[in-house]
Amino acid sequence: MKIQRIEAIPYSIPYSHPLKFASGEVADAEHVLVRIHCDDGLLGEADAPPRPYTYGETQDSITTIIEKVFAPQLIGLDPFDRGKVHEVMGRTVNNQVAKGAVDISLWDLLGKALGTPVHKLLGGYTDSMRVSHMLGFRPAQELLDEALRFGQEYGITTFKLKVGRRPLGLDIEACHVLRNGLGPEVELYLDANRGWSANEAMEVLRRTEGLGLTMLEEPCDAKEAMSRRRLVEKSPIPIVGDESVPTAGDVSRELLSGGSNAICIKTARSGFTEAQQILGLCTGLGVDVTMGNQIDTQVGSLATVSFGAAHEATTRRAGELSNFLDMSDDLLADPITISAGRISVRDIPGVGAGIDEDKLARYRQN
Ligand code: MUC
Ligand code: MG
Repeated sequence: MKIQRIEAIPYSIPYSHPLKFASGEVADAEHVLVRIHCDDGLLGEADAPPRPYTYGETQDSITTIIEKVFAPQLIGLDPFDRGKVHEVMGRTVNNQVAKGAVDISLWDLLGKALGTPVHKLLGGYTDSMRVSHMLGFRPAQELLDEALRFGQEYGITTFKLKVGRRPLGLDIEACHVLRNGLGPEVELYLDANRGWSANEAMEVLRRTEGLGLTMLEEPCDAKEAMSRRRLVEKSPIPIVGDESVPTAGDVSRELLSGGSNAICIKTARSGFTEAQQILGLCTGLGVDVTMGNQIDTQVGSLATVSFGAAHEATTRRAGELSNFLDMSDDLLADPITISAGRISVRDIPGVGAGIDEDKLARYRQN
């Protein structure tokens, strides 16, 4: 079996509810669908969501690096030889999201070639994940209304609130309103996307004491090493590394330097192969992990579920899997359903993300 052709197809789907957060805003899913074709007719697919404000990649950079740099080096290789593929892609630094999509496409191919769902190849721990929904910047009452609606319609009982605004009172008020309106049983945690300084984050933790917040993600830039370490030492709740830890090497650095004491795993930027390395590192060290969302489509969310449900440690917490609900449409032929707050894996060969070709034709940009 040999890789014959690699496509990187840019497409754009508008959001019905754009998501705003401290480092950026998403109003349209301007993503890239990666397709790896093999000589025996099999096709591996994955979604690449560019996040320039997080990793520096754009839709153009992803299509270019895949079609102009990776494809010529990977064509002719056996998709089972993932070690070789990663050695080849590793000669180009950075470009994590492009590499992640190539990796997930390869796993999709392996699953199809073996007639096995990828969640089984990865570990097969369980068949569904609890869902956490991400709430963007909005007035406090609107956030509460949205969370109550997601609770009622989908049974979601875990929410990640985007914070990192100034004045700090805006986010502090939102935390109080959400806790009062949602009651004590709903899990609430925060993600500041580097919007604050470490000292501002300390102040927010003081002023939200007693609200039962469970985690704080990327409160400040991890490069502010001294103050970040002080925050991690003093915080009563885990400080989660997200955009500071796209690779296993970054995870080692942040954990060893005390910049984080929990890690967010995102398959969109780590693929399944490096995500497994990150997970092994974290479980070996006794560090909590969360399954994060890179503002993923249903195609991307299915990849996260496949990985998250495959391992015990990634199912302990709810995974961020539902932001596709804010999109006006998607590419998946058989849409994801959320019931009783959970999303199930698909028991079909590969990752299970069958594409609706009519929709792809409608939204593709070339
Ligand atoms: C998150 O967890 O930070 C926002 C930017 C990005 O890259 O991912 C999202 C969500
Ligand atoms: Mg984050």
